[in-house]
Amino acid sequence: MEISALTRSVVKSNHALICPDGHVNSVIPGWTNCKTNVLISEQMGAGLCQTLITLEAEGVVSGKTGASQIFFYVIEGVCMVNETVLNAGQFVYFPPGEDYQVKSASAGTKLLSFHKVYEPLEGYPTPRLLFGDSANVPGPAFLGDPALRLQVLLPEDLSFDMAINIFTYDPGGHLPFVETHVMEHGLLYLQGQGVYMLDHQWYPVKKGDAIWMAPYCQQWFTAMGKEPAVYIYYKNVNRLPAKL
Ligand code: UGY
Ligand code: MN
Repeated sequence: MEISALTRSVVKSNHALICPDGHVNSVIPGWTNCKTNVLISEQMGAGLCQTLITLEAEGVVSGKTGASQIFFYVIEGVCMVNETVLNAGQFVYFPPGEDYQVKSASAGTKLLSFHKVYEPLEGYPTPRLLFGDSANVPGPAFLGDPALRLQVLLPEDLSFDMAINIFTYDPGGHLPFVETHVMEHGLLYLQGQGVYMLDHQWYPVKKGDAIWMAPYCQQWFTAMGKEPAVYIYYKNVNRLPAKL
């Protein structure tokens, strides 16, 4: 029998690991016929919100982006944004100040969302609605190591203040150094497993796990097992993170 008092999940002041065994659903107005887990939020000290949504056949996720921008990624299943069909691996970006609506087209469709308050930049236009497909995004070697491949899903353009990337590690591949940086991350494992070091603590991680890394949370990862480890992650970019 499993011991229900055990979990790999942890929530600390500068990082969190949220595993599926701890998920508890939230009701979000406008998000109907679906289960929503708010995995990362400002309530834990984060500058982003990250959710996992499992839709029934009639599921609808709708609302107004307001001051935020929202990125939806289809993990499994099929959904529709207006007349556009989105399958697994495809995504849509809604800019601030827009109505959004994503409708399920198959029961069990899983969506990942990242939300960030948009910081305008003088001289640059606010980004527009954007659709994409991770299958069409190149994945060059990361810092010259062919065991690591990085796909950048949003345009690398100063209009954008967030990046959403997919990082693939072959088994044994690892970050080349311990990263210590001001940018924040929210991530979800899409495949595989490995060991993450967060603030000098070591965590076994696998598909379905979510991680929050606060600014300056030191980080390193190595992939283990028989298949590549893949995670999709958020990073705030292109703005001076100071109000001086
Ligand atoms: O973009 C990044 O900072 C990335 N290399 N960090 C990470 O995967 N933890
Ligand atoms: Mn990083």
